Amino acid sequence: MINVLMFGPPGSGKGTQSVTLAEKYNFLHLSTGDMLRAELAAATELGKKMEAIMAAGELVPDDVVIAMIAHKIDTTTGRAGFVFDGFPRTVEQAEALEKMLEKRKMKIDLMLVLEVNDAELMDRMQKRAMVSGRADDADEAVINNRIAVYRAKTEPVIEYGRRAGVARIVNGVGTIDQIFARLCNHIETVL
Ligand code: B4P
Repeated sequence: MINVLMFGPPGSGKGTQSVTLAEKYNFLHLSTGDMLRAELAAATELGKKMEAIMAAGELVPDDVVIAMIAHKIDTTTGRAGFVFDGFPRTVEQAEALEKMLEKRKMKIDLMLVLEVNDAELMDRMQKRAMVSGRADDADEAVINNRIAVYRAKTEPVIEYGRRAGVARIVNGVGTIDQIFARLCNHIETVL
């Protein structure tokens, strides 16, 4: 099993690229953002608790997302690996993932870090707001907060990936196809 982390700031294209990478390589696409939005849409107890946090662009508690991911890993069969999209988002989540994988005789094989400047991120999320209906895309102040939370809490995970020798920096500006090709080149090195 190959485990790929799709990493980058909000709006950098993690979700966009993870879907096609998962199709191409028969990976399971695990997006913690999608899982949480599904809880919101179904108005579950968990969803109701997380709604305000997500609308403000803050991170939901580590234990919530770690439990979601552990459940998915344990109930998946027939895949060549996982593409983790938007997880881990804190060093604590990264440590939890590493332990989870170790227990199951797996490891993080690759961490693909999409680099996109803040002006481009703002532009993409504001465009997405017109079609997504996402509360966290609709407001410039919330988008700025999401970028700030990324810099403060999530970016340190790159150092974690560097130390493990798995981090690869990828230019996230260009057409979706160009970026896809850049990502595939890296994945081919670990297959
Ligand atoms: P996510 O769902 O992970 O949202 P995201 O970071 O905004 O999206 P992504 O980077 O995937 O962007 P996309 O491909 O869609 O998180 C949402 C919230 O959930 C978080 O703020 C947090 O509250 C919570 N959460 C999720 N995971 C968590 C965790 N592990 N711990 C704690 N909390 C967590 O691309 C964005 C837009 O750009 C799209 O419209 C796309 O069409 C466009 N685009 C993509 N590539 C492009 C390109 N090359 N050129 C132009 N546009 C492009």
